[in-house]
Amino acid sequence: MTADDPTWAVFKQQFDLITEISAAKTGQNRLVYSQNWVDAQTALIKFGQQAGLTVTVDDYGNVYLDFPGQDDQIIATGSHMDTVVDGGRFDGLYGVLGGLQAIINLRNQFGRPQHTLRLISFSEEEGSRFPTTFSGSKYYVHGQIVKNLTDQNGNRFDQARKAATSQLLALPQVIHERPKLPSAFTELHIEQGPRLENEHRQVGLVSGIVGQRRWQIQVQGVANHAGTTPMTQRHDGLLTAVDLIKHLHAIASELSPDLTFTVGQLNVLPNTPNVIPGKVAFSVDVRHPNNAILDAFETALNRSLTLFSASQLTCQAHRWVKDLPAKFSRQILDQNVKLTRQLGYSSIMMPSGAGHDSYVMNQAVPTAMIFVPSVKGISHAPAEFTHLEDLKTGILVLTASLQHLAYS
Ligand code: HGY
Ligand code: MN
Ligand code: MN
Ligand code: MN
Repeated sequence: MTADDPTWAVFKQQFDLITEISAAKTGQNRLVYSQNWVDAQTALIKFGQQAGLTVTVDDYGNVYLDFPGQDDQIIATGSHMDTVVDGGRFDGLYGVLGGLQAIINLRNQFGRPQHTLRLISFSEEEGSRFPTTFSGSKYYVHGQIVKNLTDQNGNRFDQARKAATSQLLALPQVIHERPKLPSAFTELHIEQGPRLENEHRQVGLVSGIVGQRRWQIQVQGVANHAGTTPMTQRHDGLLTAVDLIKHLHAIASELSPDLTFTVGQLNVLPNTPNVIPGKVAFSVDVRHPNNAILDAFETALNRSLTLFSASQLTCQAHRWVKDLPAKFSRQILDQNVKLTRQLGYSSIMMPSGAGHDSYVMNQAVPTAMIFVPSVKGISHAPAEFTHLEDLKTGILVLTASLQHLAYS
């Protein structure tokens, strides 16, 4: 993709504009319903209107850009607009702007489609601000609403949602509704792992998504004086949390080498050098293609809570994600294998270790995903990178896939 290539200059310009809006601290920060998030969704709405697409926004701030077809069937593509804290530039945004570019490519080449082409920018997928994931796609697919959640600064989900979404609804020519579901959904996304690069393949055609579970674990010990409390009379929340994390990590490794185990968040209270930690909270994220392995881990985790509790020290767990392994539409997957081969790209069929909005769309609509390589497999970090040529490949495969679905 060269800058002077007209159909790509638009994508590059849009991508640079939104990544500039979202650049804060050391990485990309578009936490759901933050001002960066509002500004990014606003920019996307303007891109859609410049491209002559109709704009719909629902109560959760999902943005839908439609290129009307001859009948009322809808073929959709899209991804999420939110990011993790200090994230990379491509996770989510590539699927949103790449999907828009694919629709613009089809409009320029073939004009009006048989079925309406829809680009969706989901409001929230990551779960990086409020303890909920996929709130945008769950609202679109199931009408599911989020109740009584606050972020780490005590902001309430519903207030943040209304304040942010009202700014989008105030924009000119924006339809306010939760539109009907499409008859197919395809998400373009970076792989976020090293496989395509290691195997020198240009495209990943995704067979499904591994199962995932997430807990908030709380260890409640007794805060006390660091200097005067004898070592034999302590109920140290942090030392217990460290031992529990090592114990759970050992269980995960024994259960399966493919079971990913991550403690990404650790809060120590009162987090002061001369106070023995009383309360410690940490996250546990585990993933595996086989649900029985995840069940076995969960049984062992629950047993560990009792094992590590003692007099004056309790260990509790609250599970807030339980996603079963998912298989995507075999029909669209096989079609994409054929199209990718016809376009002359090398590809592999592979499962996704990362969660995606496609997980929720797949619960109601035939769904597919297309991956492009991540350099060194890095993601959820500022160093996340995908080469321009690979970005273009993904958009061209998506364009061919949507053409097959929407123009016949
Ligand atoms: O955590 C995930 O797998 C996704 O990137 N939200
Ligand atoms: Mn993503
Ligand atoms: Mn992500
Ligand atoms: Mn058709």
